[in-house]
Amino acid sequence: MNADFLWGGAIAANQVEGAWKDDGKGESISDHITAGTKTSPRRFTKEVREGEHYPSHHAIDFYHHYKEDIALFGQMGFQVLRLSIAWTRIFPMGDEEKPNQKGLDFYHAVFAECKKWNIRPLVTLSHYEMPYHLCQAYGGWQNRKVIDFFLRYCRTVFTEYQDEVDLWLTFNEMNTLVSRFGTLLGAGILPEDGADMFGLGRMQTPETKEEMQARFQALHHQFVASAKAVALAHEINPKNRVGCMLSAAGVYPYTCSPDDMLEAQWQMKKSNWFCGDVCIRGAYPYYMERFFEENAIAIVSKTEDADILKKGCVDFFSFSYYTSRCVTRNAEVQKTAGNMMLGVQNPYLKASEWGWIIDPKGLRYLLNAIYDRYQIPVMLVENGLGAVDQLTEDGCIHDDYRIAYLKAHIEQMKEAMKDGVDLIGYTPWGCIDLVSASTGEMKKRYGFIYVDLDNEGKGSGKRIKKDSFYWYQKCIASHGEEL
Ligand code: BGP
Repeated sequence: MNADFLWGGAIAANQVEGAWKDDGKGESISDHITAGTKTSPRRFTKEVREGEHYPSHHAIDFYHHYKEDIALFGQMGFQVLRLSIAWTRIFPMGDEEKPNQKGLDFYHAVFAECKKWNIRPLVTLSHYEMPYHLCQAYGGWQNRKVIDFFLRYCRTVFTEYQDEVDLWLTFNEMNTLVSRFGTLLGAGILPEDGADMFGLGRMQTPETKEEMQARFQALHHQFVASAKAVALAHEINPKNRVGCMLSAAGVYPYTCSPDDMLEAQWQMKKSNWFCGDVCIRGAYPYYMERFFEENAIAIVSKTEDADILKKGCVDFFSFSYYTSRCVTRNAEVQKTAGNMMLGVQNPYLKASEWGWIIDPKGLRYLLNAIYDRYQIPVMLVENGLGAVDQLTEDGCIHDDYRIAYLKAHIEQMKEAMKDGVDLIGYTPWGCIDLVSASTGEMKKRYGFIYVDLDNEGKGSGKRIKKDSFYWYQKCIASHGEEL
């Protein structure tokens, strides 16, 4: 692997920071999601009740531990840290004119700490959170006005941090809006009080036309916002490089029947390529027209939007990779849900404890498919194994299963690079244990660093190096040679 390849890790504000009301921070949509478990889903509640919303409220308290945590990342040899800015620390309500100085100060302090360790920040502008007020008063992203509020926030942070940050991502996993899972956290469209956050419980009932329309309208506004943010970032600092961020998974046909082939092709387009095509090629792709027509979706846009999309193409493609999917048009084959997506069990692959299919070779397949399509630099900004860790009596965590998972994926990254893919960096997800987005648990751990907290937030909060910490340290020091 070449020496300028960026090694690091990834976290997100609402899953690590805690301090949900400190120093003027406003309520974000993620503050209204209850804790869940493997079997009971996280729910949206209008009223915030202390105790029920443990995860996003206190998380691992990175807000007060960032120095210690970044020092640990530094010791591992990170060259890059993917993190997000909480929009609500900067604009607590979202629609005010002036930013919150204390929020701005916090990220200056975080970036200064990164600098001490020679870690380059890669900042996600919106990672599954937005000001709750914007959801309540404006209907979230389905309202075009939110574009302007977002851009005011972008202008503020691009200007404020122009000497500290030059790598940015717009919306985390923007393509979750293509499915119902993205309605709440991605689009900020509020469901009824008490609703299952990802709509998993509602998967049985078909979505109403209005809901679907609202979701795709919200996505359109994010496309425009993202393109404008890219142009703005380049204008404020020509050194800025901005990427899109998608949740990507290879889609395999369950059988070689033409029907299954067509289904796999369509799912690749809809789930993986649609958002990438708009953000990278700067226009809606031909194949969505039929889908919109058949589902009576009529996107309301302004004439200037086409031009905005063309002028705001991203500089690189970034994505999360956890799994691949297997699909069929045969209604008799049983579908299961893994990683928030429906699919068919792939007989060649095993799943994690949470039912996410593990497929390292699928990463090589997907990297080739992405690069083949877009021919721009690619960065893998999330990947990892969510697992239960045991703290042994001597205070260690022997997570050989995590090492095996990451090793297998890095090996396939190397193969893809030999294939010619321009892969520029790798930031495994949850490099320090954090709160799970889908289940709200602490127990589903991804980190190289253990955080002594349980699902209820009880524990010392102490940070402990796992076996994978030392393994990743060696991996980085040897440029990926020693795995
Ligand atoms: C991605 C999200 C992250 C993260 C990850 C793991 O979809 O961008 O925020 O949480 O998935 O998912 P989970 O936390 O549900 O295991």
